[in-house]
Amino acid sequence: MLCGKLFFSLRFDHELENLAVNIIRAEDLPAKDFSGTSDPYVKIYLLPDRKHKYQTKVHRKTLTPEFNEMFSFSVPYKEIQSRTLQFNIYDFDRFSRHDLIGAVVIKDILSEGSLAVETFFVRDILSTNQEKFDLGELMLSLCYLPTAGRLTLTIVKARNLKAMDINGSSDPYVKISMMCQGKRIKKKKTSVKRNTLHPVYNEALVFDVPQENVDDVYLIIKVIDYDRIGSNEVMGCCALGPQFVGIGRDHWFEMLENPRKPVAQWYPLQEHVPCCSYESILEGKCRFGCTTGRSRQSTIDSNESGFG
Ligand SMILES: [Ca+2]
Ligand SMILES: [Ca+2]
Repeated sequence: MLCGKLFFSLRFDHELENLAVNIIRAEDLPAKDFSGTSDPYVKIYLLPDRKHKYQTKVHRKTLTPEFNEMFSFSVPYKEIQSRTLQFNIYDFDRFSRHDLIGAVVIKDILSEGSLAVETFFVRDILSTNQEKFDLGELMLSLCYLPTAGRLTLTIVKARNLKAMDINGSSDPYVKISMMCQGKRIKKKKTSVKRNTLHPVYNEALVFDVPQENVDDVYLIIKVIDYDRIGSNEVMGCCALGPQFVGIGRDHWFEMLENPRKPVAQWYPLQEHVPCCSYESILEGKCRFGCTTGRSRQSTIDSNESGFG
């Protein structure tokens, strides 16, 4: 399905081995918000490397954003033929996950010539619903012991993860944050599995959650690519707890209905941390002892810097 047009230019500097991408503007974008407009921004990838991506500014309440932003990718000439330039156009939302409006994919970057001079392109933006599964899936198992007040989360395995490194693979580990009303009260992580898109962990992580607090907490799970040099990058997220909708909520209640029994579930990974309804919970002192606040986790995915 067509979702507008994207105007951009490309220029390849053979001497500097540098691809300059100028995002100019978009037209005829669909309205994603109740106000009848959208808040578009564009992410740019030179696949299969998903790490060195760029993002334009968000343009509020417009279906004809003027971006005029320039980005550059360092890439040798002999490699550029095998790379794919991808533009993902999103609608920014402050209080929920960002909608992917559509994408423009350029597989044969040099099809319009050597790009030695700035070359202008207009391409149709195509809607894509592949995002749902294309970040891979993570299998999690939950088990709750009510009398001991102990919640065991087992990170079982993942499959079909995205390659983050230039060698076409990733080094995934899983970071788990136990949250209470928007504040992190505990974090744990698994080991790093090197050079794989199908890691197997089978690592059990134990959290103390007294029975009277089991409705207050939730878990944010991030699969992250470890890099020895540079920053670790989030590959995909999921969340579980009574505050969410969908799988993360169903799985949580299944755990509570089956005390002392492990319950496993596959989660499709999402690009952004799902929105939860904790803000609808009455403000006040969390019974779990964490302070409350209106601070909200950013829904724009952030680089995880450092490993430790
Ligand atoms: Ca919006
Ligand atoms: Ca890596």
